[in-house]
Amino acid sequence: MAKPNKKKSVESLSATGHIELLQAPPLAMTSDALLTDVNHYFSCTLGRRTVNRRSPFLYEALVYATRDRLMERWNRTNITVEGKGKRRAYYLSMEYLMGRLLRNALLSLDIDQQTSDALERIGMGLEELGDCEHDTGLGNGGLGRLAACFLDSCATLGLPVVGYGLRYQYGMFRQRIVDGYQVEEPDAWLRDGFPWEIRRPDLTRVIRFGGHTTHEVGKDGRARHGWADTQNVLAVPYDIPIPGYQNDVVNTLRLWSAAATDAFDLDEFNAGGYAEAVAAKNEAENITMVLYPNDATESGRELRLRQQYFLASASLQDVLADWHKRHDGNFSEFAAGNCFQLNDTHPAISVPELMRLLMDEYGMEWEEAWDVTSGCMAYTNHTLLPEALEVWPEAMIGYLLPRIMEIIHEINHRYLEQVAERWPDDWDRLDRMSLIQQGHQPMVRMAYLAIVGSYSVNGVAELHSRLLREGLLRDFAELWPEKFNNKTNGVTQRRWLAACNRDLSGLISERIGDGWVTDLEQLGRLREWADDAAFQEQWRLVKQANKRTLAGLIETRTGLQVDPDMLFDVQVKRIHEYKRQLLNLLHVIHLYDRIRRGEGESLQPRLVLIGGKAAPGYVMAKNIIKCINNVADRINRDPATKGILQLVFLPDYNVSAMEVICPAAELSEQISTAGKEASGTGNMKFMMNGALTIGTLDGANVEIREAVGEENFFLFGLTVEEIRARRPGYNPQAIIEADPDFVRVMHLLEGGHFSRGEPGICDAVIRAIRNPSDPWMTAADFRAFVDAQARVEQAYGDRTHWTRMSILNTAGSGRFSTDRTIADYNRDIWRLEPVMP
Ligand code: 26Q
Repeated sequence: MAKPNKKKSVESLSATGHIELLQAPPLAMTSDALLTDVNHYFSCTLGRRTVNRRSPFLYEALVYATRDRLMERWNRTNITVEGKGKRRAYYLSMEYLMGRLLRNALLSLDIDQQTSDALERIGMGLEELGDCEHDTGLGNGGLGRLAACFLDSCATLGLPVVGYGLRYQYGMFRQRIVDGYQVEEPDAWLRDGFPWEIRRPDLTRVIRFGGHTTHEVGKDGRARHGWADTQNVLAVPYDIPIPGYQNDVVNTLRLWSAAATDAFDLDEFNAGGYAEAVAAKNEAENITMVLYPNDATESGRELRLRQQYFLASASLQDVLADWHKRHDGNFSEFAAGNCFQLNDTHPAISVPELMRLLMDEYGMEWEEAWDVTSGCMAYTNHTLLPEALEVWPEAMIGYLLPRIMEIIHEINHRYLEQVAERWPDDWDRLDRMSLIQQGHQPMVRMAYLAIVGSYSVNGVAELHSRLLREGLLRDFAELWPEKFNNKTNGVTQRRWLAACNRDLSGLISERIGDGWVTDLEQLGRLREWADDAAFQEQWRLVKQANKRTLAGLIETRTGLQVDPDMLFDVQVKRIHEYKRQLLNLLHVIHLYDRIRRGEGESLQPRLVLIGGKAAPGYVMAKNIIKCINNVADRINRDPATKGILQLVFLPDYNVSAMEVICPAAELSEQISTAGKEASGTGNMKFMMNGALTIGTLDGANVEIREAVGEENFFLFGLTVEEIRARRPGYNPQAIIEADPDFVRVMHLLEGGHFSRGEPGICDAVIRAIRNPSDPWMTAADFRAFVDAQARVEQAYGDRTHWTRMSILNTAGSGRFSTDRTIADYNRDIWRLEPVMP
């Protein structure tokens, strides 16, 4: 549009059938061209005349102008990938926590400055316009955000990877705090439209549910399996462009949306119930209505199982149909050309579904189909909590997906023969390893199904992968040691440093150049500057400015004013007992107690910031939020704490909030019970932005500490082995009694000091601490935590020393880029060749 194509008709088709867009002159990337296009979309497409501050229409026009430029590169990337006919990978995930997309797109296209200039000419700021964008929150937490970081790194590395997911109408709920309680509000993120997506009705798939199976012998004597009298739902794809960083690659995130078929509920229709039949379309469209807001298993919900199958079937059909077209129906090379990475067990139903499609739709025999399936599936595990391992009632799969259940039984039968051959007469083991957990309600074990059907099984941090092999999945590691591997998580530095912390990025690039944006290990060169006084001063100034920005966010969201000169001590993550927000709270109460004892003068002024959402059905997690808010209310009102201690619960923690929080944090709380947090990724974002970690030897903390050096990490707490050894005979009462500080803290809690006229409000939470079978053993780590916090105080008192450690943390974070993670996945599992259009 900025430069109309006069040279050649764009309608002419090339030999491949593509419109000859390569001959069209590329859209200009100047501020002039951008302004012309924004203007065009604003007035011609959106029909607006007047511009005002924070205009959502101007934002939308800017997205269209940006998207045009992505489209050119997207088309070229796809032409290159198709032309090469090389191996591809597909990331199957029920969650993508994308956050906002505009800033990332502008940075990737390298038109950040031009866009700012263009907007300035009409008196608008890019920052405030950017605030019009709603977070795309199609995920719960770590697992969903990891998927988003992965897509960014795949595109930046030029790897042909497509993300497949669901287009939920409602994403992660919005959290409000009312009287200290969490209140959930629906997240209608699509209400004002979502200008980044492209609807692809031409690629609609049919997904079947219910009905019954059929078995016939064909004229050729071969058995034919079918699935009849099903209720069908349409899967309509919407594509979101995923740009690589300044490399002209644009990959695809394809999200499926459910729609009713025209034939939906024909019976009712014929019975004259027209309105009822149309209204019943809702049932089909419900499938992608809402993201389940649990980050642990939501057991047995039929709608969730429908969602999982819907994702698996639509995505597999999409890939198979494309392969069929490009390879004349020959599937012999399919496993050599394709790889599906399962993001936890949520899409594990893909294993029997691929078997079904290959056999029932494409005519393969079992053995051949199994070779293909088990040759192209790979499974990533994200949890060690046995209670979080997904299981589904055999009966539910049986009536919702009868053909799938048959196939699962057959997989189980054949695989257990293998087990029996290896361990004859070991009935115990057969029972333990069966895909079906026996009982009065037999259940399908999804993790086992994923392992049996995959050629690769990985954990997400060294410790986690070791514990999987030695504990949770030991039988399988014994049977197939070659399948098991580790892929330590990461985060994308483009979002989590370059974009969210512009000042620090600028400072870093001034000293070591900007190569770190695509090669994070280069941050190691900052070590040379760790003792440079001038650099340290600049480093502190940037952190100080970021703290002021965060103080602004806190004030907008809570009305509370915080002092940017305090130590910013931050714990943001989902609220979970194993993550031990309670341990953090006990320490805050201990500090408060010391202030009341008159020791306030000797303390480093500190702001403790806690944020995170509780699953709506997780009563204890909600109690913890209420308890934190009560303690905060009391502490913040007490004049004795003024200028020394503040506790704030930040409502509605999400991706955009983290983009303000991590640049401002000084102390990162990673205090889970050892052996419970698979990896953690917030820990990496904080480290990258120069926060120091106080943490247990859990998840990726272990590797973070190794990378930064033990002298730059505040370690505390029992190890996995010590936790295991201490569990029998664990006696929290005795631990509390033996520690006068702990006694005083419990006294304050139990004496109703924080009840605010709501007696017993924190009882459940307190009982958990005193419970000898407390799985998280909070009391056991109290003393070590308080002592480690005292070391933090000491270190913070020496600002030069602290700044040095801060710089060394950023300098040591090079390993924790998803560029490294994805390179590892690619080397060991996917084996893709990069494409550069
Ligand atoms: C399963 C079945 C039914 C309903 C919900 C679920 C469900 C949904 C989300 C189960 C688990 C999740 C999310 C898990 C998660 O976020 N795990 C985190 O993954 C991160 C990325 O690997 C790790 O860093 C964290 O340690 C891990 O807790």
